[in-house]
Amino acid sequence: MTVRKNQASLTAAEKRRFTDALVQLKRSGRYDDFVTTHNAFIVGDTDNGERTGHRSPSFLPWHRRFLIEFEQALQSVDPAVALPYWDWSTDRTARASLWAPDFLGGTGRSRDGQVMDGPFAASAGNWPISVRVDSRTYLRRSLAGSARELPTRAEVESVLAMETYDMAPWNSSSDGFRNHLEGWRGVNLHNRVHVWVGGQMATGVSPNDPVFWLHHAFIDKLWADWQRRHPGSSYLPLGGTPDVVDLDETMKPWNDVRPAELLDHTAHYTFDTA
Ligand code: CU1
Ligand code: CU1
Repeated sequence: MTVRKNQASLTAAEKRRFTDALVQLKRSGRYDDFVTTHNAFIVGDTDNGERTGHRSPSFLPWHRRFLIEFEQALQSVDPAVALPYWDWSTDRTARASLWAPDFLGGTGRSRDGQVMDGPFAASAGNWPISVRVDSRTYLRRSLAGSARELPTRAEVESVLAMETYDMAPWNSSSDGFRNHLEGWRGVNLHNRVHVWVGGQMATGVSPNDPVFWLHHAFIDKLWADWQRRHPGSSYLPLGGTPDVVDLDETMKPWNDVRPAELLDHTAHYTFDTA
C-alpha cells in the first residue's frame, strides 16, 4: 500500500531513495514523457474551448491520475518509494529542509536562476532539461522571487470552507472550490506556489522541477480534505456540459478513466498526516 507522507517528516534514507528514483526515471527517458504530456495540456487547455488539465473542473482528477501514473513509474524503479507532499502553508520559506542539498536543492543563482546544489543541479550531471520552452538546459528556480509569500493556513481554510465544487462557466472565471484552489480567483493557492518557486515551475514544463510532484501531492490532499468536510458536495458538472469533462465522461489523454472513478483516492494511496 502506498502511503504519501509529509516531506518534512521523511528520513534521510527516504529522501535519498526518492531522489535516486527520480534520477533513474530521468535517465530512462520516461520522466520527460510526463513533462511533454503536461505541457501539451497547458497549451491546449483554453477558457472558451476544450479544457481538461487546467482551468476546468477536471483539474483535480486529471492531476490525480497524472500523479498516480508517475508514482507507479517511480515504483517500477523502487517499489518502496511514494510521492511525498509539500505543505507550503507550513514549510513556507526558502530555508525549509525541502530545499536542502540532501533533498531538492535550493534556489537558483541570481545571474541566470541556475540551481547550484542538490541532486538536480546542472553540475551534478543528472538533470538535463530536455523538454523545454527556451534554450536553457539547466533547472532554474527563483524562490520567493515573483510571488513573495506562499499561501497561509488561513487562506487554505477559507478555500476548504467553500461548499460547491465548481460552477458555470467551468473555466478560470468560475466561482467555487476548484477554481479558488487552482488559483485563478480569490486568494490563489495552486498557481501562486508555481510562481513562488519560479524557473520552470512557472511554465507549462513545470514537471521538470521535481517539486512539481510534491506541490501537486498536497493539492491532491487538499481535495481529499475538502471531500471529507463536505460529504454532501459532489464533483460537478454531472453531465451535458460542452468542452469540459463531466462526472462520467472519459478524460484525455487516457480515455479509460472518468472523474467518477477518481473521487476516492484510498483505492490508490493514503496520506500519513504525521
Ligand atoms: Cu498542471
Ligand atoms: Cu500545478
